[in-house]
Amino acid sequence: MLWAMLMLLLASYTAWAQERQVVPLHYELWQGEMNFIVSLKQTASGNVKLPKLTEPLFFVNPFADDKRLFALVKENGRFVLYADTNGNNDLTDEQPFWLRQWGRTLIFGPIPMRYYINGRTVIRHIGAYVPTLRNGEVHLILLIVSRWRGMIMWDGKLSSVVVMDMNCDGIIGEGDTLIWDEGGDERHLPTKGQVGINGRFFRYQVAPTGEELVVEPIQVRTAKVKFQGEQLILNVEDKSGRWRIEGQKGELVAPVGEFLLVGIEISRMDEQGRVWRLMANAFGPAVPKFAIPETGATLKFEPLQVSLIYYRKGEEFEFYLDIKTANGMSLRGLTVDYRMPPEPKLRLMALDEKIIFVTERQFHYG
Ligand SMILES: [Ca+2]
Ligand SMILES: [Ca+2]
Repeated sequence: MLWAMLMLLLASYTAWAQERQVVPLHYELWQGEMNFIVSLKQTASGNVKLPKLTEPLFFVNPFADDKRLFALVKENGRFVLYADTNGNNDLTDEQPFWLRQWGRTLIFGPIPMRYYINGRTVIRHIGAYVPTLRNGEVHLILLIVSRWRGMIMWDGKLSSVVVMDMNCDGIIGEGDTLIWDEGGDERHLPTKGQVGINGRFFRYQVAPTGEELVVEPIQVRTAKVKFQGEQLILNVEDKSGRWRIEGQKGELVAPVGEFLLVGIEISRMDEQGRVWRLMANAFGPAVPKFAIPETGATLKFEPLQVSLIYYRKGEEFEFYLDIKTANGMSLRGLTVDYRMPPEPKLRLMALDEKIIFVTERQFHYG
């Protein structure tokens, strides 16, 4: 009897242990197509040690352990970049960077930045480039040239996860992204949060060094959210943080509670079998409340409200279409079979007996 109980205890412990995952993430250089950017402001140099530079432009970016100075100079008509890679406010101990081919772009770098995180020094690479605006203003833009990769076990299958330091500050945290690729279907998540997929819930967090992802199953009290459509994704927030909750075929299992509804993504099939996908989100005071009581809730976001907005600029008018959901969220995207639907047209009519049609213009996505 005791033996059987012990076996049962061991079995349940094993099941739990199998579900909690500590996923090692490996750092690598990356020549990606998605170049997320951080634009730096020009600033004075302050108290730093400099080599002899002709008319340098200075830029500063906050980093994990402090801030880093960049100096841009023109030598023989070409830009050269100096970066304080070790953060000692000294550019005399640095090698200059010249533009070089990196994937499809010309960049400075990869620049090996050294950071002191959690009691040790790590090297994280960033890239940079210098666009010159029409008015002659020079900017310095930081680019992502590295990432972390690992494999997560979900539903008995391995899927790949990628972590990106979106704000190029050398540390993983607020503002960075975790991309979970489940058979080509990508989820873009914050690097810390809570997820519920078809009634299974877990909490996850990427370590500040980017080297580890911890996934832990959690028990939550749930209720059903009804919707009309094939798939629904809700991004909500409560005191415990952010949640991404996914449901299928008209039903989404959600945690019970009072939430702020930050984003929705809903797919619905029409009579011709085309899949329409609508994405909407809200910021600040515009974020609607969404309560999910034990008895369940229904997501109400229709009818959509379409407003025509115009601005007069001298003799010209600029027209915008603004589309909001019934609960006040802004439409951020609409696709039909994963493509953008045709751009709508605006027809202007004159209220005159003879001339009826005046002009027709096409809207452009932007
Ligand atoms: Ca230095
Ligand atoms: Ca970061």
